Amino acid sequence: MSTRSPKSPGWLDWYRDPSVPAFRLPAGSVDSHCHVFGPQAEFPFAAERKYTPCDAGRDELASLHAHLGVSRAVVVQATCHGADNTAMLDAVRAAGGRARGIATVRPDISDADLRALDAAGVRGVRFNFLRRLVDTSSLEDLATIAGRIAPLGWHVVLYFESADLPGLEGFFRSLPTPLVVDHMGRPDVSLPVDGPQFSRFLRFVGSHDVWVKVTCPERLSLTGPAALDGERSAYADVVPFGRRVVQEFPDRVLWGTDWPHPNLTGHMPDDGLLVDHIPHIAVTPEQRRRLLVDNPMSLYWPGEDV
Ligand code: 0GY
Repeated sequence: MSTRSPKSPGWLDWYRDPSVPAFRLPAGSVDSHCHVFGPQAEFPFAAERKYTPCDAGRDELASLHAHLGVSRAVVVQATCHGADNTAMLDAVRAAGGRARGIATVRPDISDADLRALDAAGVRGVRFNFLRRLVDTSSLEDLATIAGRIAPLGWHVVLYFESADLPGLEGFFRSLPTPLVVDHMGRPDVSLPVDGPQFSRFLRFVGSHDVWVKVTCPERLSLTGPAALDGERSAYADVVPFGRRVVQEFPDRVLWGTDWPHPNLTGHMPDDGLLVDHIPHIAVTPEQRRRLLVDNPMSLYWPGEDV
C-alpha cells in the first residue's frame, strides 16, 4: 500500500472546462503526446519522482479527446511513474487498439517483458535529459536500451533542452532507431527562428531519421495565451517555430496536447485553445492532414486505415 502524497507546491491542475475549438480536427486525428498521472490510489507514483502531480487518469484523458475530436492517442510514460509503466499501459489497453504507448525501461529488462510491452501497444522508449525531471541514465545504459528495442521496430523519444543539443547530438546520431523529438527540442523562442540555435536543430532533423513533435506552445511561449489582434492566435511567439518545422518536414511532424501538462506553474492552457493553435502552424489542409493523421498513422499504426 502506498501513502498518498500531496501535490508539489504551486502545481496547477489541468483545465477542467476546455473550450470548443473553432478549428475542427480532421477525422482520424491523433494526439501523439499525452500522459496519465495515476490515479495515485490505483497507480502509485514512483519513489524517485521529482514532482507529485494531481490525478489525471485514463477516463479523463478519453473525455478530453472526445471533446476535442481526437480519434487516437500516444500515451507517453510520465516521469512521476518512473519505470513502472502500469498506468500508461492501462490507458493504452482501455483504448482498445486506438492508443499506443511510449515506455520508460531499464537496460536489464528481459526480452519477455519487452515483447509483452510490444504486444500491449508500446512502440518506443523515452530518453529524458531534463535534470529537473529525472536523474538521467548514463549514455551507455541508454545505448544498451536502444540496441534492445531496435529489433522490435520501436523508436526513441528524446526530451532535451535546446542548449544541450550540441553536446548530445553525436550520441543521438549513434542510436540505431528512428528518433522523435519532444516539443521541437525546446527552442528559446526569444531567439530568431533563423538564428544559430534553431538552425542547428533543423540541420539535425534534416540529416537523420528524426521526427518532431510541434507541441507545447504553452511551455515554450513568453507571450502567453492572450489572443492577439482579436484572433485566437495565442502563444504567438511560438508560431514561427512550429510553422517552420511543419514547412520543412511535412512528413515528419506530429502534434499532441501534452495533457495533463506537467509542471506548469504560471498558467494552465485551455486545451481547446491548443487545438486552435494548429492552423497557425500548419497553414494548408494538406499540412494539417499529414501532421494530424497521416504521419502519426504511419509511425504508430502502419498499414492501418484511419
Ligand atoms: C512533458 C513535459 C514535461 C514533463 C514530463 O514526464 C514528465 O514528467 O514529460 C515537463 O515538465 O517539461 O512532455 O510533459
